[in-house]
Amino acid sequence: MSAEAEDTKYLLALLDRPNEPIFLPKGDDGIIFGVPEDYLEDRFKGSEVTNRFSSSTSPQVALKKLPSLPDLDLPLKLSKRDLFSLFIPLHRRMAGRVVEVFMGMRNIKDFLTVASFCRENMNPQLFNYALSVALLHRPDTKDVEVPPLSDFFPDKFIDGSLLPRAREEAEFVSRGLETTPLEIPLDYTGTDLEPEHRVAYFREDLGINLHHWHWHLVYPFAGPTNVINKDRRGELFYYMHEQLLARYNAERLSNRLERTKRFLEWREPIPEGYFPKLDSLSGSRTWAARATNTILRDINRPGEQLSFEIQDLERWRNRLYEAVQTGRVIDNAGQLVQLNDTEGIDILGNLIEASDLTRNRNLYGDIHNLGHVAISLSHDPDHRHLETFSVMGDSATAMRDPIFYRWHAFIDDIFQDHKNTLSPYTAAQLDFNGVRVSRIQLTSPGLAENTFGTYWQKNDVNLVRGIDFSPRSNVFARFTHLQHVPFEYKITVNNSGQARQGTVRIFIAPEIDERGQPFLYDDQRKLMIELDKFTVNLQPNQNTITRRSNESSVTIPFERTFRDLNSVPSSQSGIAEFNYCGCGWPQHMLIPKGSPEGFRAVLFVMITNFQDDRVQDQGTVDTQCRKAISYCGVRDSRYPDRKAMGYPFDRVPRAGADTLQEFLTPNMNSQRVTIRFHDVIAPPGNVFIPGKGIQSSRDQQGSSKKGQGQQQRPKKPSGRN
Ligand code: CUO
Repeated sequence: MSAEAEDTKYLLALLDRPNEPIFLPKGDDGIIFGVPEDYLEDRFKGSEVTNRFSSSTSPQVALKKLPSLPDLDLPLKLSKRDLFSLFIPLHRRMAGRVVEVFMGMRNIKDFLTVASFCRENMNPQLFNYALSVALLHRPDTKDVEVPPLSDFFPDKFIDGSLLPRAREEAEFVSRGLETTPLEIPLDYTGTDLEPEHRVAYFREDLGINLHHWHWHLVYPFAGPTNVINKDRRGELFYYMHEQLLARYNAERLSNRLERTKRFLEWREPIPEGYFPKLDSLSGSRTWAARATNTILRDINRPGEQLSFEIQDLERWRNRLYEAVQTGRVIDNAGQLVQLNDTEGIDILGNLIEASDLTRNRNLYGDIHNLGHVAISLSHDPDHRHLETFSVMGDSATAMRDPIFYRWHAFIDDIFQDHKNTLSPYTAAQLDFNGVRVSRIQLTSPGLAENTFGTYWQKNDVNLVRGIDFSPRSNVFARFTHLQHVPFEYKITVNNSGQARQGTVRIFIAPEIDERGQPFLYDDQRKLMIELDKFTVNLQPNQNTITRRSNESSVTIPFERTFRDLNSVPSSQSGIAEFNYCGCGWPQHMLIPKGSPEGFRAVLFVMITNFQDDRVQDQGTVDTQCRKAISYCGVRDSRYPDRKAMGYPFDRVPRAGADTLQEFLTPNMNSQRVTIRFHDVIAPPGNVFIPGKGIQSSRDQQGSSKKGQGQQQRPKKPSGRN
């Protein structure tokens, strides 16, 4: 292994067991860091304790003191035991500073050295965030896999009552006993007395929360410009979150709940309470609950330099609505900037979020981020109880709370207001001359044609890297999550012209509203979930296009969410396959749950002219990381589709297109489908096939080459990983 590759491996090892001091063995190989004494916490300086852990077989990393350390005073002010929130401006500035320092180190060795200092002296969550962002963005480390946050902070993802048991289990395993996975019940945060609990399986899913955390790592809203300023990042902020809402609403309708209502009444009690039942491994305060009917208050917490009023949020809201209605914003220099139909949405995204790219923070404020803060501190707005923020304050946990979706429905409403001002697409703009989608068929094993099947699946996640201060043993948490039966689309297309290329766009949306009536197009378009997007070569005359569910451009493979850490490759080429592609919707959540009696939905396919969609100057496309391009973009590259995100559903319909059928042009088609939920639980290593029952996923792999649902089983426990 080259020296650089070694140093990269050591950088990753710094993420391991975040609360333990740096001199304890790190990573799967038990790496021992020999750091300059000045870099240690005061109580360890001059102490023999740091030498006690090395053995002749442990890899040793001797780091030399840098001539001088960069100025890290600001980030070092956050206590090691505090929770860290990117939504809090002070924390964001701290993180921005650390990212800047990490990005600025001239080589990996210096990066590793300064990172080791930060590892020892800084808040572990802040350190994890800044190191992950720097690893993703530095040219010399961008091929490194950034492991999911759940590896190191399982406490942000699993039932808190399991944490002491996980430590016990680690102790038992280290003494040679067999490990038993710790079951996380599906319903540990509430009961059906609370109707919102019906969709807890979605909100609390490990994969979707990791997706959201990873998305915000890839698209940070603060820090050095070269890290933030990515092609159409403001627009992607709008689109990715709009898709979260569309997906959540499909789950709600599947469970006989109304679509989520935007949160606008900021002076009224919030009916949705949430009790996360997450505890902290680091001893920082546990995640606060929000009781039913909590009211937002002005925030005044000098310790966090946080002071704003609900009135500030209201003022920014009014200015934003005024901006979208008049079609222009006022920038920092007092100039009017038109919100046109190409860049308007991007400008607005950066303004609303607000990222450092906002055109005018004074006038339009920081509405989205401080909304997260106001909600997350509603239980202790003036810090009188010394409580910290709740789940809405952290991108890794925010999606667990029902209010997340109501808040984002409000944010989305401003975007939609802007989109409503744009001219509808004409039939001529939508059409692809001479290309006709004549038939859409969906096949899935054991199911009638045009039927999706869903069910429950169990899977294990290894906690070895996160359960610190306990023996290094494999301890597994067992999740139950939604899963779907693999499926395939077959699309018949007639091309009356020459051979040419097209972009296939596939969406799904519920067919029936809360009252049992078919949706009007203008409502249904906002519920359209992107399932896939890909390029095809169309031959003259008839074409048959087939595409499997596990090829989707929105998802990352199943194994990336639920992988056995023992299987993470250590070679560079293996790592490349795993790398940055961690951003992406989890494959197991591709299809909404549906219902036992069959949930009615509509599958939509459109083919557009690839020549109009292709992006010039795409740069070197990293093929390894093209997995989930629709929601995550492509690294170091422009967003790979020139059309507006969400096209063709992002604008109001042309006159006369009141239903989806009326909206269709010949290059589009739709097919009624049913999503049938089966109340079965497939154990780890198994899949469910309707009509055949539960089967080993290994048998299934024979029939479909990359068969989803396959996953690694926990290996035999070993005393040391
Ligand atoms: Cu992703 Cu509000 O932006 O959580």
